[in-house]
Amino acid sequence: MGIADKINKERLREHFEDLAKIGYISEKEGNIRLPLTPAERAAAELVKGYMESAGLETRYDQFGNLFGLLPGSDPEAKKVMSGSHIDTVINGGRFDGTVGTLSAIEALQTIKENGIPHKHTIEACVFLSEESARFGGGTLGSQAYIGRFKRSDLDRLKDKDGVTIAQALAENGFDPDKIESVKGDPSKIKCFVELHIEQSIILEESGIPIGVVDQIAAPTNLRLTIKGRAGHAGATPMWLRRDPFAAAAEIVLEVERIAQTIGKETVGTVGEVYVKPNAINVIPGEVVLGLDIRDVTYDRKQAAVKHVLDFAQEVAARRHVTIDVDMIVDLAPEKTNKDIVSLISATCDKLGINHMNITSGAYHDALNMAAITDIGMIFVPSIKGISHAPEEFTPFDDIFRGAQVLAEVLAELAK
Ligand code: HGY
Ligand code: MN
Ligand code: MN
Repeated sequence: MGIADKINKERLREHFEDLAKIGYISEKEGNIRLPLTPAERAAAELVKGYMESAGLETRYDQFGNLFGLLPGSDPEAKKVMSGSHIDTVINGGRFDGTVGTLSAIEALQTIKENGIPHKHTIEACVFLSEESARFGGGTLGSQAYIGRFKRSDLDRLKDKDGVTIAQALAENGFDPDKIESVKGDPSKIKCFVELHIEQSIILEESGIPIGVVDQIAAPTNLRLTIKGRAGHAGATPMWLRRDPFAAAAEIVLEVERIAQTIGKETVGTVGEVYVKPNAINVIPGEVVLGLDIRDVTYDRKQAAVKHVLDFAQEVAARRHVTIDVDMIVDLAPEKTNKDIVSLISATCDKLGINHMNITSGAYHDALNMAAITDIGMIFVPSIKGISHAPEEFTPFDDIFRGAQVLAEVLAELAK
C-alpha cells in the first residue's frame, strides 16, 4: 500500500485526545469551544503546534483561519487543500470538525516524513467559526476565505450579547478592516477535500465505514424578533394580550409542518429562543427565534423559507405583534466534484474498504469552497447518528480508517 499504512495511528489518537480536553466541561455537558473565546483560541494554538511539529509553514489570516503549508516541488502548480474546523456548538461533541482537521495534519506530516513526492503544494486549514452557535451563521471562516464578506458584514454578525464578530476578531489580535486580505485566490487552488463525521445514521445502519459525499445540503439561518406587549400574567385578561411567545409557538409548529410536507430532504429547526424578560408571571414583551431551514434543492429551501416568513407576518397581523427578520446566512446546496468522488471510491477499493455514496444533511466548509474550487468529502460513521451533543461518538478505528483514505487521496491529488 502507499501512504495509508504509514499513518501514525498513535500520534493521531494522542492529538485527538489532547484536543478533546480543551473546552471539555463534563460527560453530561460535553465540549464548548465557541469561536474567538479562550477555549477555542487555546485549541487553535494547540493545533498550530501540531502543524509546526509536522514541519508545515503556519499562518493565521485576518479572520482567524489557520493554515499549515507543505510546499510541493512545483511552486507554480495549484495547491491541494484539506481541513475542517475546531469550534463546537454549545454542549457539543469531540468529533465534529476535529476529525477532518487533525487527519489533514497527520496526512501532511506522513507525506513529509516519508518523502512522498508531490508536485502540488498541500495546505491543511482550520476555518474559524464553522458552527453558528455564537454568531448565528455557520461556516463564517470559509465564507470569508471565498470572499463573501464585506467589512460591514462583520458588524452585522453578532452574538447573543451583541458582540460583533469584528469586535471579537479585534479582541483576539486580528484585523477586521483587512477582510479583503482573507480572500483565497481560486486560480491557485486545485481542490479542497474534507474528512468529517457523518452526523447521521446511514453509515452505521448500512454497516459501511466510509461515506463518499456526492451532495451537501445548505441552510438558511435567520432570526425573527417578535415584539408584543409585556404584562401581568394574572391581571391581564386574554382578550387584551399581545403575546409574542404564543405567536412564536405558532411559527415553530409551522416550520416543522412545512419541512415535513414540502420535501423528503427538507429539514426545519428552531433551536434558539430568547424570551424577554423570561419570568413565570410576566407575559413576555419580546421573543427572538433562531431558524435553520435546509435542503439539497435550493428552490425548495427558498420556497419553505418564503412560506414561513409569509406565515409569520399573517400571525403578526392576527395577534397584533410585530416581527422583524434578520437574514443571517442563505447558502446554496452543492454537489461534490465527480472526479474526486471517483478517486475517493477507487482509493477505498484499493484499500479494501467498503464505501457508499451519501448526501450530507449537515453543511461544512466544503460547501463554501465549492464556490472557488473542486471539492470532495469523506464521511466516517456517527454512532446512533448523534452529533451536536455530548453523546456524539465515532470509534477511533473509524477515524483512523478515514485518515488513511484522506491521506491516500491527498497524496494522489498532489502527485
Ligand atoms: O450545522 C451544521 O450543519 C454544521 O455542523 N455546522
Ligand atoms: Mn457541526
Ligand atoms: Mn462540522
